[in-house]
Amino acid sequence: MPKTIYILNGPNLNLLGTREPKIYGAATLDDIETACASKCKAAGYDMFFHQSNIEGEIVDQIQEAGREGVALLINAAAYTHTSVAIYDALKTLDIPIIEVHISQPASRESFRQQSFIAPVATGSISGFGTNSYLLAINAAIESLQ
Ligand code: CA2
Repeated sequence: MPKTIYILNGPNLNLLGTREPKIYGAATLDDIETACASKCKAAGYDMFFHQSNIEGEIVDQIQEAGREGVALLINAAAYTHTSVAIYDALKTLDIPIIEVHISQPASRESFRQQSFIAPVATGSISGFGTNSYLLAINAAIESLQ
């Protein structure tokens, strides 16, 4: 039986590594995927990694994570601060949910102070650059043990 950790990424994260390096660093999303894949593999987990700019597609993948996954990491990007649809979808899951951010939204603009993910997440990891993803994989695995 495969144990799959879902890692979902929201709008504009496909642009990582191409602009705004002072906020988001130099790594591309492919770099992050590669690092996450090797960490999951070393710990004995399969990984499903995806990015979408489309809110409904992310909702579909959250529902799939609920059916097929053992844990979910989500960087919902700007939808973090706007999406009741993603909140509702996450609320139906009974697996660990880790909210991930590369930057620290709490220290940024006022519109980033509200998260629709945090109230339904097991925990949140923000502000550690792309290392936030690797820390979140650790957190997810520890939640499963
Ligand atoms: O820090 C994070 O991981 C964020 O989720 C990133 C989102 C932002 O809306 C959240 O408040 C915090 C933005 C992702 C956009 O990524 C870009 C990457 C390169 C260039 C432009 C945008």
